Amino acid sequence: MKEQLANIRAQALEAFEQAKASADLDALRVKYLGKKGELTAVLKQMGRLSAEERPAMGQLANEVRAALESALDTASKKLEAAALEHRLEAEAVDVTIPGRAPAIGHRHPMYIALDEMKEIFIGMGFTVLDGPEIELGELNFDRLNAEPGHPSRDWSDTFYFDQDEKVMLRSQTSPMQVRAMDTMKLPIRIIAPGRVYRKDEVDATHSPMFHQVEGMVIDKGVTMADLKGTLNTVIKKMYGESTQTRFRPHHFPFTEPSCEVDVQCHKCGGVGCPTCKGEGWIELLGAGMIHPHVLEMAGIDPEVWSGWAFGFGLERTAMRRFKIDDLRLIFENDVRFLEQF
Ligand code: 2NM
Repeated sequence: MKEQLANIRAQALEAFEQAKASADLDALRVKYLGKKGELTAVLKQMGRLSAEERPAMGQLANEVRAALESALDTASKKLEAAALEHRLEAEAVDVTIPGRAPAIGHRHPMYIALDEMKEIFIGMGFTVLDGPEIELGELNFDRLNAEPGHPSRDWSDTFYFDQDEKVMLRSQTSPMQVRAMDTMKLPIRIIAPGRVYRKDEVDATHSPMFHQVEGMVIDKGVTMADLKGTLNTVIKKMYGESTQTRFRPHHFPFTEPSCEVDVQCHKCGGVGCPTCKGEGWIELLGAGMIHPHVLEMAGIDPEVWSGWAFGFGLERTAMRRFKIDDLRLIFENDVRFLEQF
């Protein structure tokens, strides 16, 4: 019996040592210490021993039980620690793995062109203004010398909010220039980029929403020569020093005299081609000396102050800058197109 107990002890300790999972340990606990376990089986034979033998054997059996329980406990703690170690290793964040690059967008070519233009004007001492797209008819038309009945005020051209034509989507950014005349200290050098709205059908050169960059200088002794010199400098900085320009007489209600400015066609170099409709020149902007009445309406004395103003179409400027031939590409936002710039 003594031998049996020694065997159980040796086998059990060995088995506990070898167990790979806590489920294995549970099974071993049942096998050796359970009600029908091996140790219990030996104890049941105690009855066969003599009264003298029994206490010593009982004590030995208790020692074996205590040893097994203690070994089980140790083995179970060892397995738990190993499992924890394993889990920590599996769940650890490896901060040295390079991150996944997020797909970020691409700067729109029109805004690349706008930023270039802003840099040029800022370098010449101009300030950039921003203003509302919902405007007063008064600022968009009356204050710019477009009297009631002027063709640009027609309902077929303008998005009005009310029957009285008091509130509208601005059709140009010039109302910003009027606000500047009303509020800023003279002299003034500003540009006003932004969205404008006109009732046009979408085609390769038209959209009911497009962008303008208007600008204005008011100072003492300002002439048409300043207008030409400044705009030529800006155009050459944008399109290259060798770019040729042409100033043609034109009419705007808010400027007198007025002109349109063309650049030589980038496709044919001035010979004439489909891009320039055989002209050799492409219209880029309108400009002129601010009408004395426009200055007067802003409380500025035209005998003391003079000024000039201009309006670029931003889409057209960007299209010429990046050789884009269809306006619709500017608004479609196809990434395959945008990524080319
Ligand atoms: C253009 C062309 C010519 C213009 C004039 C003014 C103001 F407020 F000073 F009178 N702002 N913008 C102007 C002049 C705009 O766009 C084609």
